[in-house]
Amino acid sequence: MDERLKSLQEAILAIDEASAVEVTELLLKAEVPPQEILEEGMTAALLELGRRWNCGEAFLPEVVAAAAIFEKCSAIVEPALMAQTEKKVSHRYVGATVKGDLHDLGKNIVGAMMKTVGLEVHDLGKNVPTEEIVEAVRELEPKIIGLSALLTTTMPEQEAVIKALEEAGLRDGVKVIVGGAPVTQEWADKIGADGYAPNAPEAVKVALALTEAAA
Ligand code: B12
Repeated sequence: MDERLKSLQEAILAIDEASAVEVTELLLKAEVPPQEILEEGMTAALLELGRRWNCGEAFLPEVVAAAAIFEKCSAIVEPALMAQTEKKVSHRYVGATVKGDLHDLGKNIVGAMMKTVGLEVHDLGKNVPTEEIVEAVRELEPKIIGLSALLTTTMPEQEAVIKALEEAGLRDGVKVIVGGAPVTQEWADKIGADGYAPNAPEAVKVALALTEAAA
């Protein structure tokens, strides 16, 4: 692993915003791909923090602070990501974090990467009630929607959205992909989602495959 990506991880874990911002800018200047900065630098740091939190080595205020630094760094990386846009498709994508769930960093990254392949992204935000997602599908008629859930207690909301789309007669017209740290391919299959991906670059690949198949 690139030593500079490692120092970005370390800066986020040390809640050192100034260093994190500085290293992110240096990495971009050195033409390290923005996807690598996001996944191997920033996301890896949050995963490690989650591990530490789990075993009592880190506490909620640190996680809150690290998430804020993550957002700052994302804002720096996003323009570089956008600069890579290779307009492949022009379908509409609706993204949301399901009801009861306030984790939105992953959803935001997935949305940003969907834009890089030309998808028109509509972000409904976090803690989004099922009815609101169904209404958005009715109004915006997206080809594909992405549902994020980071808590085992909110994963069932992904299934609730799929059921609600079926009941509203909208399921056939839209592909549903799911993601978030506790979500697996097995879960996606179980709830009848069309796709799953463990990270943002893979999410883009799945979305492209599904929208091409539907075109
Ligand atoms: C940061 C964080 C927070 C921040 C969130 C800030 C924010 N704006 O999002 C804050 C501090 C607010 C928070 C709160 C809580 N959290 Co929290 N949090 C985390 C942490 C450390 C990192 C999550 C993260 O942002 N990762 C970085 C992003 C980029 O990764 P990601 O979200 O996984 O997304 C990637 C993939 O999953 C995928 N993906 C994501 N979405 C989608 C969607 C689609 C369609 C696709 C295809 C792919 C995809 O692509 C993304 C990019 O690669 C995790 C640890 C972990 N292991 O995940 C705990 C974690 C998720 N939280 C946890 C808990 C318990 C909580 C709280 C209940 C704590 C509390 N007591 O208050 C609250 C819940 C609040 C709520 N109602 O939602 C637990 C969940 C345990 C469980 N079994 O459910 C975890 C696992 C930590 C732990 N203890 O182990 N949290």
